Amino acid sequence: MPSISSIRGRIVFNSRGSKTIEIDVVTDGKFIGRACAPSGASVGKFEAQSFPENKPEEALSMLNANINRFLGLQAEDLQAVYDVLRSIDKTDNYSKIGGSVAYALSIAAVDSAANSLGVPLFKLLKPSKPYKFPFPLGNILGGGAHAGPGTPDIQEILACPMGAENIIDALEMNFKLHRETRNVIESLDKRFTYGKGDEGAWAPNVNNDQALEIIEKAVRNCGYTLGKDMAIGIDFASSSFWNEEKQLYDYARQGIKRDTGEQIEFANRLIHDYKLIYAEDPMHEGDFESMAVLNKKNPNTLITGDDMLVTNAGRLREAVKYGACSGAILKVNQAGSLYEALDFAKECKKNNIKIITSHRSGESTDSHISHIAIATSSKMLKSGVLGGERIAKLNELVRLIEYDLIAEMQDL
Ligand code: 2PG
Ligand code: MG
Repeated sequence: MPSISSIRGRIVFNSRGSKTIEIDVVTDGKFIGRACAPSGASVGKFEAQSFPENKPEEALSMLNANINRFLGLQAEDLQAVYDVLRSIDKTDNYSKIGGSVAYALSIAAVDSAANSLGVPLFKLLKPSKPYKFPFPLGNILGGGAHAGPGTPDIQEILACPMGAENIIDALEMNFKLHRETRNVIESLDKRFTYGKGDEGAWAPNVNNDQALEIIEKAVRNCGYTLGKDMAIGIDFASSSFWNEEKQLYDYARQGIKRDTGEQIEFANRLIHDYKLIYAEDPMHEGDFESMAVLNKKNPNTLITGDDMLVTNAGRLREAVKYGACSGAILKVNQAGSLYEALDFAKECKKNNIKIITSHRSGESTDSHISHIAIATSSKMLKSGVLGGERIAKLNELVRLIEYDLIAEMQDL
């Protein structure tokens, strides 16, 4: 069994040019595993804190002060790594050592174990079949915290190529829709700059309604039937425009305010009009009751919690009590370590909640999440459409075709 012989951490930069933590774990003196922590722009109130005191340097010095405690552990033993992390940091949100260290260390350890054992990571995490490809959920047009003030309040409009027969078709359908969306935007705005947000989605100067009309038109122009060949989803990221004091959703860019009832109505209307397969955080992170209203009314749409659940098994159990969600975003760095994220995945399965493994808006070129999506039987992998750090995850799926262990797509 591969045993951890050395660890080295460093500060590198993510896709936004911000500092983050990368860690190398070496097993048996020669097998290297490496992982780099991503970071969010629309961050849930209850997710792990990336760095102590918001300083990557502090996270690195906490790691360096504790490296010896991880040496000799079995690299594939997620719980052993987690137990040591927790003996150093007992806070709820990793504010002492930093969620970035928990993320990078726990993933680099299994990465090195997989290298040492000569198996792909997904197989190490889930030793037996079935293995299926998740549908790529690609951000096509966006705004919110990922783009400038002239863009929609809604953070992401996403494509899910539900009619695709295999992963290559699925990827090509998303690329085609992304390209056609640019054409549609340009036909409406001759001065469109081709500007994109943090995840490679187009970031035009349009409001929420226009954005959805653009996508609908682009789907049609591609020759796809909406809700059949190509479905769309929305990440409202509504906590980012929820005004707690006024108890209103403030769509400031469009100049519209909605109270809770109006927000439910708005989300229901979009789900219906655009046959949404997926609706993420339509209500703010604390409003389990209203999510439950939407969930009950829309059995064919994945009513999904991201900021609401923050990859936390306890919050998921709370959501289940209300019947608040049918889908759950899994972001390892919200939980901190991979052990906790996989525990969350188990809880999802127990409660028949569909998993969507996801990137963050600030990413590296790592591709571990592609393996994690397969290992957790995620229905979808939310990882953008274009940009080097997004393509890295998608091309890893393409490489995994070579393991003829995985043939089919997930059922939606
Ligand atoms: C989200 C993510 C990823 P961020 O809200 O789902 O798209 O964004 O990483 O900024 O939280
Ligand atoms: Mg989200």
